[in-house]
Order: sequence, then structure tokens, then C-alpha cells
Amino acid sequence: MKSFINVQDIGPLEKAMAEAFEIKNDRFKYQHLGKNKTLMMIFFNNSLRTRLSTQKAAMNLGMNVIVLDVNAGAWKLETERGVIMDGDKSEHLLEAIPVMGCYCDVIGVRSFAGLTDREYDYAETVLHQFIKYSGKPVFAMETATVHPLQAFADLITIEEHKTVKKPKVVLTWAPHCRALPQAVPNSFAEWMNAADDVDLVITHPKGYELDPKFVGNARVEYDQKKAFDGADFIYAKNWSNPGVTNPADYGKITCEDRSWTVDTEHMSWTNNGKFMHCLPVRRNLIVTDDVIESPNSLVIPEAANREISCSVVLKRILESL
Ligand code: AN0
Ligand code: CP
Repeated sequence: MKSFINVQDIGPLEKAMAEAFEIKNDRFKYQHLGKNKTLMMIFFNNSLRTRLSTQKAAMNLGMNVIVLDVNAGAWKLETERGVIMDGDKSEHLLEAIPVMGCYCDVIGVRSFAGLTDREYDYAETVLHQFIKYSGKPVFAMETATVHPLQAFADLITIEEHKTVKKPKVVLTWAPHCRALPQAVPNSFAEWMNAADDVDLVITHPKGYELDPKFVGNARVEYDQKKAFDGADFIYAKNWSNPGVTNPADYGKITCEDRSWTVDTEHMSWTNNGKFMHCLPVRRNLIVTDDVIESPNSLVIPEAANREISCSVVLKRILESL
């Protein structure tokens, strides 16, 4: 596997899931694969889970790990080509990327959407520069429009906790005080659509339509209560306006309706549904304390599975070196 961005990159999901459970049963089974191989993790944005779980997965595989926080200690990087670099940015990504590529075998990139220019974000401009100029396999650790390591971990978590063959899984928008990217809901929808036995329903206020390429054949239900009816899993996430129905709204907060916050009443509409969120989560905006603390909350097992999803991805990349 030369890059990991979209669900197709992992090949048949059944096989990837089988590998995930194999690794979960024996985390060090492939520890010989990464000997003398170096992973470089590059963060343009903050992280807790991705940083720790990716490093742990790499260590399980016997890899060496280098972490670079671009905005803390490195030269500030210019990402646009053609600008006169007389501002605060000392180095261009077009030199920095091939240099980084010299010191490692695999690169993970976290680079969030700027949320001002839809076309630039949805072209995955920064990620594709890494793919083009590093000469190394590159995987997304949440880029402008996708977070596949999260969606893969979510799928593993659903598989572990489902009580019916084809669970009803509801992706619900929830309110937030800051404009957040669409990467998590995009990948969640993409991966749930790719999984054969998931019945995906997406619910959000009007105007928050996700990009059709991620929504696929999922049902969109604007009435949150109807969407929650009989659900087995509730996956909450805020995202800013994707600018699909109104391009001028891209990246903006166009709804602050707190009635979308997932509370015990919302959960009572479900089929004893499990609560999921990728974390970090702002309590009592996205979800109330009692729901996230309830026995039906899967937020911690979900985070734990990030080590597993990343182990499968790194294993595949190492096998292809
Ligand atoms: C990020 C987001 O919404 O994409 C990361 C989630 C994994 N969240 C925040 O910036 C709070
Ligand atoms: N879920 C997730 O990716 O968390 P971090 O932003 O902390 O890495």
C-alpha cells in the first residue's frame, strides 16, 4: 500500500477487518516488519489520540519514530507556490518535504482544512504535495477532508459491539462553538457505506449537507428524532458548513441550535443505542455528561481501536516497501 487516504486504499474491508482482529489478539505478531524502518509523523495541527496511537502502532511493529510539530520548533512553512516569501515563513514545503523524505521510510501527515477555500481544501493540496515530493508512502492522520484511521477504528468498534447483523448507524451533527473540519464525518460516511452490513443514516440541520462523494447512498434525514428512531449506534460530530448547498457558507457556523446536543432524551429514541464520538469532545455542547459517561458510551474503546487500525495500515505499508 503506497498511500492511505480513502477506503479503497485498504482493499477488501473483510480482509482488513480480519487483520485488525488478528492484530488485536496479538499486537506484536508483526514486530519484525518494521526493524530499521523509520516513521515520520508530521503535525500541522494538535493531536492527542493520533499522535499516541500511531506511535504505539509503529512501536508494536518494531519501527523507529520521529515526530515533527511543524508549528512548534520547526521553521514556519509556506505551503502556497508562487508567493514572495517576505512574511513570517522561512521555508517552503517544496524543499521541506523532500528533506523530510530523506530521513524516513514512511510519512504520516496531519494537516487540517483551512476552511476558507473549499476548492483548495477538497483538492487535498498539502497531502498531495507530500505524496508527490517525499518519494515515500504517505498516510493521512486527518487531512483537509478525510480521517481514515478514525473511520477504520470506528468500524472495528461497531463490529465489536453490534448485537444485530446489520445495525442502524446514525451520524448526527451536533453544535459546537468553533468551526470544525468535515474530515471525520466525511470518512465516517465513506467507510460505513463501504461496509456491507451497516445501515447508515445521516442527520443534520438543512445546509450542512456533506459532499455527495462521501454521502453515497446513505439516507439523509433532517428530522433528528426520526433519524434516531431505533438506532443501534449514534455517532455524534460537529462539522462546519461544507458549502455544498451554498458555496459562500463554506467553513462557517450557520447553525447553533442546541436542541441537536445528544442528551438522554435523544438516546431514549434509540434501540438502547451505543454512543460514539471520535474525541476530543466538548461536553454539554456535543453530548451531555450523563450520555458520555453512560455504560452505552463507546468513546474509550473507540480511541483504543486507533492503535489497531493504525497497526493494520502500517503493516500494509511496511509489506509494500
Ligand atoms: C478536529 C476535527 O473536528 O476535525 C479533530 C477531530 C479528531 N477536532 C477539533 O479540532 C476539536
Ligand atoms: N480522534 C482523533 O484523531 O483525536 P486527536 O485529534 O487527539 O488525534
